[in-house]
Amino acid sequence: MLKLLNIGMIGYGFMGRAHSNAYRKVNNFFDVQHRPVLKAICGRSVDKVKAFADQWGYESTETDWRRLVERKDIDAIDIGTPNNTHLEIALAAAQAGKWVLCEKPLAMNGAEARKMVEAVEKAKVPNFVWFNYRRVPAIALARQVMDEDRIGRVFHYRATYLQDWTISPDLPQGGAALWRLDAAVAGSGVTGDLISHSVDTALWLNGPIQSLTAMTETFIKERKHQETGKVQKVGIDDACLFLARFANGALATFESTRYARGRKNKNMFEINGEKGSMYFDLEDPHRLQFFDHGDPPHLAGWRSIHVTNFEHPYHKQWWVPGTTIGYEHTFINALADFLKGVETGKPAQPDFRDAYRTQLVLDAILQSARELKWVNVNPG
Ligand code: SOE
Repeated sequence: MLKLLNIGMIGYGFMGRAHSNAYRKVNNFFDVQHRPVLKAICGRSVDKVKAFADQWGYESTETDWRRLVERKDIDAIDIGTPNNTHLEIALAAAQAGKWVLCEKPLAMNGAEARKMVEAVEKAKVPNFVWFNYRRVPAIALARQVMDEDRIGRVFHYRATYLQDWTISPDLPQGGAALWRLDAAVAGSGVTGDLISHSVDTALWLNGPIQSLTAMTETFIKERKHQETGKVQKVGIDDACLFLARFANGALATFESTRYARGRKNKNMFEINGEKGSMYFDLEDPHRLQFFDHGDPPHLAGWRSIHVTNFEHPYHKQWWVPGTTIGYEHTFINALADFLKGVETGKPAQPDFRDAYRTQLVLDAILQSARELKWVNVNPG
C-alpha cells in the first residue's frame, strides 16, 4: 500500500510546472512507497492559481502561503517561489512539521541558508533542494566514473553555463517572469541562478572548493522596473567568472553569463585527471565523453557514451536502451531519489545542508568580485 503524501506546492511558474509534473509521474516509473497527492497549489493571483489547479489537477488552491502551511491536510511544502521568499516559508513549514522541498538556489545568501538548515534539522523534517542536473543520467554516470576512480588525481575542472535571454536593454526587471533580474528578489544574477548549478555539480563530482577569485559584470546598468514603471539601477550580475582551487588540489575555471548570443542553456563541464578525462554538455544531454588513458595507445580516443542503457543511471526506469529522456525527467528522477532517501533513512542529496555549502561558495564569489581579491570559502 502506497503512503499518500499530500503536497502543498507554492508557485505556479516554470518550476511549479516542473515539480508538479514530477509529483504526477513518479509512481508511474519508480517503485517508491509514497504517492504524492496534488493537494493544494498556492500563488498570489486567484485567477492564475485556479487555472493552474485545473490544468494540473490540484484539489484546492490558496493565495496565502501561510494558510497553506497551517493546513493539517498538507504533509510537504514545496517552495517554487522567488528566492527572497524561501527563508520565511521554509522556517514556517519546518516549524509546522512539514517536509520541505525548495527550488534552487536555497536562499539569498549563506546566512539565510544556514537558518534554513537549522530549522529543518531542529524539526527533523525531510528536506531537499531541486538542483535537478545531478539527475541527468550522463551527469550521474560522471559521478559513477569518479567513484570508480577512473579519472584518478584530478588536475583540472572547467565549467561553463551560458544563456542569452537578457541581452536586450528593453527587457524590464522585476515582476512575474522577470524577478531573476531584480537583485532585491533574486539576491544575485547568474551567480545564484546559473553558476549555482555548476557549483552544485562540481562539489558533487570533485569535492569542496577551498578558495576562489571572481569577477562579475552588469552589462546593462539600468532597466525599467515592471512594478514601479521607473527606470532603476540593475543590481544583478549579468556574467560571473571565477578561478578556484579545490581541496583535492585541482584547479578550476567557471564561467557563467546570460550574454552568450546563441547559447540558450549550455551547461558544460570537463574534468582532466591523471587516468582520464570526462566532458559533458547539456546541449547534447545523453552523451558523456570519456577518455581513458588506460586504453592501448593505437586505440586511444574519446568515447562518446550514449547514456541510455539499462546499466546506466536511471534509464531502466524509463524506456528501452537507445531511447532518450529529457529535461522534465531530471525532476522526476530527483523526486524518486528524495522519496527513496526518506524511505531508507539515507537522505538524498542535496539536502538543505548540502545546498548550504553551495550557497557559501556563491557568497565567496560575490565577496571576491566586490573586493577584488582571493577569498577562502567557508566550509560550512
Ligand atoms: C533561468 O535562467 C533558468 O530557468 C534557471 O533558473 C534554471 O535553474 C535553469 O535550469 C534554466 O534556466
